[in-house]
Amino acid sequence: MRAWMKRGLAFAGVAAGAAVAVVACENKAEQQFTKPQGPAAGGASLGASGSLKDLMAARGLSEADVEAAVKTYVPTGKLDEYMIFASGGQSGQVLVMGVPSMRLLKVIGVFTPEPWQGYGYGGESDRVIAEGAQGTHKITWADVHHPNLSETKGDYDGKFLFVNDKANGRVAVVDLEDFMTKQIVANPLVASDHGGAFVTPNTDYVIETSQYPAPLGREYAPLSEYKEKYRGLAMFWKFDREKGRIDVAKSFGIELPPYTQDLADAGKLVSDGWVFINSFNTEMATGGTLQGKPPIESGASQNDMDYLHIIDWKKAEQVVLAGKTDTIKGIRVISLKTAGEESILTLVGEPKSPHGCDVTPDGKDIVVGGKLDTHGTVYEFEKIKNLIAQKKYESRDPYGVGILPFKESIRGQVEIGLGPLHTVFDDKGFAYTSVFLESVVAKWNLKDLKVVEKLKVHYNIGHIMAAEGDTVSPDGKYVVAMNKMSIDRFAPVGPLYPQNFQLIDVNAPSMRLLYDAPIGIGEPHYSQMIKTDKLKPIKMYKTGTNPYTGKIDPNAVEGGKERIVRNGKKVEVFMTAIRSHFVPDQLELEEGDEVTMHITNLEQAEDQTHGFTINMYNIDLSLEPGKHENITFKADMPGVYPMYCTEFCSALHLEMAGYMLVKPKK
Ligand code: RUQ
Ligand code: CUA
Repeated sequence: MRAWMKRGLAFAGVAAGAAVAVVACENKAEQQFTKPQGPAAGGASLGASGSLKDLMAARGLSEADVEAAVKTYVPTGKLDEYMIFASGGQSGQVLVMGVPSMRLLKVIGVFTPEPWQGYGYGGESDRVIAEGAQGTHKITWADVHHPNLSETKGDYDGKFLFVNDKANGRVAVVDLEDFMTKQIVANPLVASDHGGAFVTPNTDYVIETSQYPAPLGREYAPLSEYKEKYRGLAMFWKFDREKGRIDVAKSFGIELPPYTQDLADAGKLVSDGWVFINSFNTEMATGGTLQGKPPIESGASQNDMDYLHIIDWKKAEQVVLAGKTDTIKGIRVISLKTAGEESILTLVGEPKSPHGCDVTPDGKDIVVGGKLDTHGTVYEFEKIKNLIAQKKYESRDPYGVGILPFKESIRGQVEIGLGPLHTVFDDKGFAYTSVFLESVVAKWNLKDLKVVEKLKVHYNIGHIMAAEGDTVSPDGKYVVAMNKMSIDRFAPVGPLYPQNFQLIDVNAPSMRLLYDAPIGIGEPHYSQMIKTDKLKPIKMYKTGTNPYTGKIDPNAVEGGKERIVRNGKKVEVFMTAIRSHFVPDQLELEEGDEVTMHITNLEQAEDQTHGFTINMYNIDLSLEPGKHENITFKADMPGVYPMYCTEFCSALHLEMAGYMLVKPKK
């Protein structure tokens, strides 16, 4: 047998010209690749199957392809340098991916039940999902838009992640200690949100601004009263870092005019204490296509200028502390009148139906994409601040809010191209803007506001993301184009195509496309990329821990103390799980029994997770090492139900089972 085969490296069919390479997963394969040895060595030889050139020819790869492959390949046993937290779009989840490999590492259950993590199937997590109810409706999906990592002094600190649900006006908190969703806050005031979940530089507040205006509190009002009764809202959710939860009682909102507020970003460094929100539909169009009126689409595109909203949140905080607020549905709200009078809210023109609002790493400028304009507008915070201090308003809007003179508020405009949206930054003074209609990433110089390069992406790029890109110290290195379309890019899977994340190398003088990663779960909007070593998740729980309290559960079960306690119709089961059995493993119940189960996984070995299901009862848990779960259900279906472990945990995993018997009523 040839040496390379013994080493576990097998390029199947290369000699025969087939375009498939199979590399056995052994570390030696990588050594062989990077450091050829023995008789087959010499130049870029790939072993006895032929030279790298032959392999390239067989697979139809260019030199650029091979370079991209080498730049993105992460061999077994090695870790990705960065991690992406990406919105899972309509799936309601968050995707965790590695960079540069673009491998999917986890799908975190956030707004939508997630069976593998036992999220929303009978255990403690049911309460988190239930918190997300709006009105009388339980909601089990979300339109996730913008995940934001917690920050300390403007840098990602790797502790928490916040995400918004545009459809249902909600914000969730994910704890990065165990990558689990710990809280969903349903905003009772708004009918949808979009400018969230952005954080202030020390994560004092999580910002959530509304999208489509509606009466605050969602009371009924006809569209004919749009200008009087419909409103926008900037919500400032107070984050309690100690508890790892949003403190609703300490949060407040600011009433906004019924312009359609869009993206938001918090100021940093020199602009710390301020928040910027772009908007469209300052025309306040409400559609009416059946009545012969223009659709919102064209009604909202009449004006050449919409308004950038500038919010002084430190001043707002003082006004709240002084008690100058109204309370709507239990939330303190600064009225539009007060916000305008106290210059908490100021407006300045922005061309035209813009999208994207991004503060530069030094906090000095705010970049707004034109969407229906070919420019990116760069506002200068210093100028804005001075104008507000001098009350140099050009005019006031119909709600009495001061409007700053446009020309005196900007540093300049960048001629970017057709449909500029979002902008991210690197460490070398460049900005990267997604250009939707042109399907390109435009790289431009923050100093002279000149485009230096454009890279084609496929296709319809929406958001864009850079390594540590929203911090005060971006890393450069990588940019990811988050494309809405993927025509010609992946094997066909029916008319609903995957979305496409394209990894771009921005380390060299010119941008290089490295990798296409299909996203087949929803339409991701935004994401953030953090250095992997900033994350310090736990490997297991202390035995008996309830992840939702972070403490040993009062009903945690010790080995040897398992029991079943019956009290009339109430049955309490104290159960343990360890390879490869449950104690107890027989539950004899009677129809109508009210059952509470307390289950502790006694394992203290890494990755020794057990699953637990009572099938037909829609109960499904994930019991990671040390974790404790409590479930409550009514034994209302008589019959025989195997309960079993759903993770292949040991050689005797199939034997990790038991029976729940529910005896029918006489
Ligand atoms: S938004 S690209 Cu929330 Cu731009 Cu989607
Ligand atoms: Cu425990 Cu399978």
